Amino acid sequence: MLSGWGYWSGLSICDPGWFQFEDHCYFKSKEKLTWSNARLQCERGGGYLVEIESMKENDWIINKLTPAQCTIHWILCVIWIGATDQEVDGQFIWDGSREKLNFINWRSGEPNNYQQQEDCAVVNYPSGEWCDFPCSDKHYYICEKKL
Ligand SMILES: [Ca+2]
Ligand SMILES: [Ca+2]
Repeated sequence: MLSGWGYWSGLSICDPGWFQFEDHCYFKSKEKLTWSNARLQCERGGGYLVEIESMKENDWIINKLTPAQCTIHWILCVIWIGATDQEVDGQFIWDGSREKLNFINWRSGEPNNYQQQEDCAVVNYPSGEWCDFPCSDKHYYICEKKL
């Protein structure tokens, strides 16, 4: 009997509402929150704010996780990701793993820490480029967790 079920043993799927890319699951929010509250919501779901580690992952996120509201106005296409330099200004890390960014996709001229008030990163649809924004702004966000 066990062998019959063995077929399923290596198979895992993402929780409802989460989307799979390679060995991770992703969730796109339906609400806009500050960066810190977005992080908290991701943690409550067992994950972290998305950490984008390759152009492949960046492309997948842009192609598959566009917020529905994004067609209405560009500001609704600005989505929190897990990069922040709140601890050491100018040194962005991924919040969940505490790793330095080994892949970056900053928009030209970013991160610019505009008015010394931008310590949290967003990805912009549909370009896929990143910018730093004030952490207290409210935006949609993407959570990630290991499958
Ligand atoms: Ca990732
Ligand atoms: Ca900026």
